[in-house]
Amino acid sequence: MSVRARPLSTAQAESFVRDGFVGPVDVLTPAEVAATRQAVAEVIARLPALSTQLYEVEHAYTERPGEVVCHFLGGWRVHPALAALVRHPRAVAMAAQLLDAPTVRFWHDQVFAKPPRHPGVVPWHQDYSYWTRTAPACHLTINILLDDADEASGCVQFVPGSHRWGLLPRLPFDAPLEAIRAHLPAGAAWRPVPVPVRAGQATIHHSHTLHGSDQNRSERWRRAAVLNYMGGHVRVADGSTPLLRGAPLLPTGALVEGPWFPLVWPSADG
Ligand SMILES: O=C(O)CCC(=O)C(=O)O
Repeated sequence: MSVRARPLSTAQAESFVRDGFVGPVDVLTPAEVAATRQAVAEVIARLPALSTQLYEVEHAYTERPGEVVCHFLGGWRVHPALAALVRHPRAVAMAAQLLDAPTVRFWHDQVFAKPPRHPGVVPWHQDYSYWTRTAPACHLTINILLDDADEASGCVQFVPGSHRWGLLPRLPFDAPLEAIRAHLPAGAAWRPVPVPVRAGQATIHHSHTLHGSDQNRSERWRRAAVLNYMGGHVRVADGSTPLLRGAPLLPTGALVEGPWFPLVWPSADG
C-alpha cells in the first residue's frame, strides 16, 4: 500500500500542536478492523495463559473484571495480526509527521476493551507519567477504535492544551475518573472534549495530553487497539530494570533499540 509521507492535513497537524490531540483520523480499512477485532478477542479469551508473554495485564482488571476496564500491553508479542499493526503504513506515517522526527521507533502497544454496560473507566492521565524511564519525551499515542465509539460507550476525552501543563502525578488505573483534578496546576482550565470516533478511525495524542474515558453505558462493545511510538533518538533514562517485561536490559543512556523496539520510519512505503 502506498501512503503519503505526510498523511495529515496542515489543519490536523496544527490542531495536534495547539490542542495536544487530533481526531478522528482514518487509519484502518473495514477488513483490517475485522482482523484486529478478531485478534483482540482471541487474546482476551486466552489472557490468563498468555499473561506471562504480554508486557502487562492490568492487575486490578485481573482481580475485578466486572468493575475495571480490560487493559493489557504487548499483544504484538503474541498475535500476528497485532504485530502487523505496528508497521501499519498510515499509522507510522502519521506518527512521523506529528513527532517531526527523522526516525520513529515503536515503543509498545495496548488494548482497552469495555464490554457493553460495563462500569469501568480509564481515569484521566498523561501517558508520559508511565514512560519516564525513557527520555527525552518525544512520544505519541494512536488510539484506534475497533467499534464505533461515542459518549454513551465511553469514547476518549481530552483536555485541550493540557500537554503544556507539565508532568502530573501518575494515579492508579482503578482510581475514580476525575481523581487527577486534585493535582492540576493553578489556573488550569478543565474543559474536556469527548471525541466520538468510528470503527477504523483513531485519535492521536501527545504524551503529556490529559485524557481519559468514562463508563460504557451502551449495549455495544468499545474496544481500542493503541499504538505508542517515539522518536528514534529516545534513550533509556532508567536502566535498573528492563523497560518492558521480558525485554532485554538496556543500560541507562543507551538508545532504546533492538528487536523489541523496531524502527518503523522511514518505512518501505515511506
Ligand atoms: O481507550 C481508552 O479508553 C483509553 C485510552 C488511553 O488511555 C490511551 O490511548 O492512551
